[in-house]
Amino acid sequence: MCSPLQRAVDDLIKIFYSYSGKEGDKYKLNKKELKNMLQKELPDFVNGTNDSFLVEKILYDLDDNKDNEVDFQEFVTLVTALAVASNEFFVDYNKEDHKENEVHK
Ligand SMILES: [Ca+2]
Ligand SMILES: [Ca+2]
Repeated sequence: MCSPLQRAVDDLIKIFYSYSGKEGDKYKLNKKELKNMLQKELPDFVNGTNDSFLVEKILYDLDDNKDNEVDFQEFVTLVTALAVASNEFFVDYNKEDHKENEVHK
């Protein structure tokens, strides 16, 4: 019951509910909760920009059912996008590494 992946999923759920439970609907992030979560959990993602509408844009993008809040399923969309982006970076990084090795041969 404690493989790293299971722990990661468990953490995702815990992180989501630790923010979603602060206001209003316990199972959804409103804009303020979303902003709070992004600032604490993904500071590089939100602090590198002066875009004051960023949280609104993220909320708009994630909010599939248009209730102005982010439920767990919608939150997972964000995590998936981040995971895919990180993976692309990782794959590209390894490719670069590979290219360099070829040059040096
Ligand atoms: Ca809430
Ligand atoms: Ca929603």
